[in-house]
Amino acid sequence: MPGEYEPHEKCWMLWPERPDNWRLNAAPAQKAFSQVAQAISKFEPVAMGVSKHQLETARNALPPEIEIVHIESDDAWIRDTGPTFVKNDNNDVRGVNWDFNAWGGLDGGIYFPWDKDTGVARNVLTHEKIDQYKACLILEGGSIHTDGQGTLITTEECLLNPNRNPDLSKIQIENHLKEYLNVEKIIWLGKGVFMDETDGHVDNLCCFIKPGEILLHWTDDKTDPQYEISCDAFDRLAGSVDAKKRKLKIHKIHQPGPLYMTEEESLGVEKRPNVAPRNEGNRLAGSYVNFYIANGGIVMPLFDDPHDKAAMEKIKTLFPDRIVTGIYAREILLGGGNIHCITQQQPGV
Ligand code: KQY
Repeated sequence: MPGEYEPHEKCWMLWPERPDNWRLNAAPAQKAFSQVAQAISKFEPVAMGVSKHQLETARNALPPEIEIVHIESDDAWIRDTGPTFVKNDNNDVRGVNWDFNAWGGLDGGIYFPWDKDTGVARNVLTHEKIDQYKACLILEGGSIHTDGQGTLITTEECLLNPNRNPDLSKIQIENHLKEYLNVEKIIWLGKGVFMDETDGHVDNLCCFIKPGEILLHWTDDKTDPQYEISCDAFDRLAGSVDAKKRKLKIHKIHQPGPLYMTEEESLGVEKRPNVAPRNEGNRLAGSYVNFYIANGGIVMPLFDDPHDKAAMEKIKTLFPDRIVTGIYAREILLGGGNIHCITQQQPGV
């Protein structure tokens, strides 16, 4: 699995629509997704998977350079439901199609049913005429990051959660990751961002900015439960070497907020059975780490928060050769994730 900072052929997204997750019939989320797609399309082609009955709405909302592909899904998190692309030394690209259970199935998952989501990876790969490996492992793409040089980072909170693969041991899970992604070294972190409904996806907590260097979600507030989580992640990363036996350099980026869902935002979401409620006062798992690395660019979330300016400066310093674009992304955060979670890179040459 290449690092995200390696060249891409294109970026995949899915169009949001479910009114029991996205407020006001998903109109504000659709605007934010459209802004993300347009920002990424300045750097690489973007394909948007859209359900049949949203085709016209999406076409009207998106500029012509965004390719629209008919794909049915239960929600719009293609990082998790799309394929994980892998590439061999001859530059042949294939896709890993993981099993998916909506972040925990009937034991704490976010919605039921999720049958359309389970077809997303296959449909993307069929559209691209790319062969797939069907993996017998429940895994979401947001729960792993690789450096493209044999190292993978993940969290115990997610991958060892009994609501994912209760019959597999830690070693068996490691072996699946090694086999499908061709990694040699797995660095296990403890928990993800406080109150992250994905059971602690690593893509909200930290990421590789290049081989050997990590950017970590941080807070200086010792009274915030996030402090202990980030300190634990820091200690584990600092105590690890990667697959190439390098010590990792760790950069910190201060979290926004803490951010909470307002009454108005909550009231805009339809309440339905079998779907996790979006309640007023819920702490939102906002993180600047949840950005997308495009060819020559970074598209990062902003929250109209006092930490936005410093976060953007930090990302610009860490990626001096890329153009950094900030998108006001609270509407994406209200749905439970952010820009990295709604994108999936397809590697190129
Ligand atoms: O972290 C991600 N990769 C996805 C977030 C999904 C949230 C579902 N509501």
